[in-house]
Amino acid sequence: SVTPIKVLVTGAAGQIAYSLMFMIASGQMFGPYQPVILHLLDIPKMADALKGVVMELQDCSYPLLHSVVATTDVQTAFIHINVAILVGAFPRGPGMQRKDLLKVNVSIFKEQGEALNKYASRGVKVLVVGNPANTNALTALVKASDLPPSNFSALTRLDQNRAQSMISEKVGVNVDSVRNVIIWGNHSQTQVPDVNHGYILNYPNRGLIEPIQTSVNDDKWLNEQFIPLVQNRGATVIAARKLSSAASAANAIVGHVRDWLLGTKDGEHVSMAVYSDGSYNVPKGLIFSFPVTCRNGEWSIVQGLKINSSTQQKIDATTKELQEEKETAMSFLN
Ligand code: NAX
Repeated sequence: SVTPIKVLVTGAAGQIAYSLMFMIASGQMFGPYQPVILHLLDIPKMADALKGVVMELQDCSYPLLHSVVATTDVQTAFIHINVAILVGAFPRGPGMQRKDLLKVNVSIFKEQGEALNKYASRGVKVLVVGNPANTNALTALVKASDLPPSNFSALTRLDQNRAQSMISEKVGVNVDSVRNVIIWGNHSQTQVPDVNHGYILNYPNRGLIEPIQTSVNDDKWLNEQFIPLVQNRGATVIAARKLSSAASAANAIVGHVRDWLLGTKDGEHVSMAVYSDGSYNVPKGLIFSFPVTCRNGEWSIVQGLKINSSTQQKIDATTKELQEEKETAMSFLN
């Protein structure tokens, strides 16, 4: 029999987790033969709500769900985990300054970085979802000094999925035909959606592969509308739903972790915010969204893509924002 994989979800009584855990337990993340043990962490005031979620998980009778550890204790949550999905974070309240938000989240991700360092499996794969995701991931990474930086990532897959879905609508093809749209930089409104290396597969009557720009055939839309549509999609969902994206975030998390562990398809790359090694002149040591391919549980940044000047300007702006966030976060760590 296959050894169960231990998966931690923090923010387990929250909205995203309420979709995510059921996807994991049903086999969508690790495939139909891999049993899972779910470790669920939330804060003490959510302990009762968390119990309710555990009851619902039990009531699903998932054959792959080996067991559930639901807790408000950090050590119990982080012990021997193989995958950490860090969703819980402190939300920005009305009138709260960005800096104050960063400060509270630095304290959360400092504690969780230390817990990863002390208790998690040495090969643990960490995905940070809670915002500001890139900088929270960096905080955890810095505090987990015995773990390799390549074990850490932050989520920009939802932004990539949003972008690919918008392109598929515009062109009139199934979304599965839209490949290799890139999100560069921060998971914030400065993120850079980039279709210049993307293509459409099997576009009816147009051959096997066509660049997205050719299929869209509307540069004005691509330059002036598409980019802000993707950047503001999260806010647009909040305006409509009065709640932030949850099921689509869970779905993106599943795609991110599955591709990281099980590998990306030949000829295809996905966007993940990972520790910069200086590729594309992005300063080393930022958690920055790049196009990556994954094999044997390791990501590598796709090299050699030509960046045009308008994309480069936007990449410079998102880089600057991440450097400022990093400086602020690191000042709270010392
Ligand atoms: P909810 O407010 O519904 O749930 C968050 C949960 O985290 C709450 O139950 C809270 O008690 C818990 N929590 C807070 N501090 C904790 C701690 N120290 N340890 C464990 N649990 C803790 O938020 P939800 O809608 O689920 O969103 C969670 C986070 O994801 C937010 O920070 C949100 O901004 C972020 N998002 C990130 C996305 C991305 O693409 N990177 C997209 C979706 C989402 O907006």
